Amino acid sequence: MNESKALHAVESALKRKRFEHTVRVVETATELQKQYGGNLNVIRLAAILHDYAKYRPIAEMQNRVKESDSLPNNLLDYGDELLHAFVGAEYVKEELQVTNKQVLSAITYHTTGKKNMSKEEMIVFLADYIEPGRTFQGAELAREAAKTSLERGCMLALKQTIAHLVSKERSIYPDTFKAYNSLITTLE
Ligand code: DGI
Ligand code: FE
Ligand code: FE
Ligand code: FE
Repeated sequence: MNESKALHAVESALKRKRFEHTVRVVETATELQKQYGGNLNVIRLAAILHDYAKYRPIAEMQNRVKESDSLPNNLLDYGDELLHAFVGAEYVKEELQVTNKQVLSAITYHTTGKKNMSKEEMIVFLADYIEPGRTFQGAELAREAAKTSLERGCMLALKQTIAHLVSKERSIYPDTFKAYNSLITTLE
């Protein structure tokens, strides 16, 4: 799977606004890679494909989780928003023949994060949160922090996502806490 094929695949799978978000995530991730390193091809392909499943039917993705031995079953106990990331990585593997483990993992964890994220995972996760189309206050804070620390940028994204979910009385997936905790430990 090369970048231009992947871009065409997501362009057909996504609405225009979501595709434009994707292009900005790729640009932001590329900038972050220049500063912080990591495998550029992995980062760009994962950024292109990260929201591939954003418009797939929720019921279809829930059924995949129920029938799957590899997807965590507890995904069904949290917000539907998590499905496009975890199930999306499986669609990308099956439908677009992407086999690179780092790419698939960065897609899987782009919404929640995870404990001990790789540089590639952190860059895709953070780029999704701080791309220039994100205009809420928290995005600006994380964007500023990202200028000097990838870890601190990710930690702020997680902190603010957790605070936002709490304020809406929504559940928080364990990996989101694990990601936050592991970053706090490295930043101490
Ligand atoms: O797909 P995007 O909109 O580009 O961004 P995303 O994949 O980061 O999804 C953001 C949504 O996911 C937002 O509505 C909050 C939700 N979310 C993020 N972390 C968690 C979560 N929802 C639950 N239930 N638990 C989480 O830990
Ligand atoms: Fe997403
Ligand atoms: Fe995100
Ligand atoms: Fe996104």
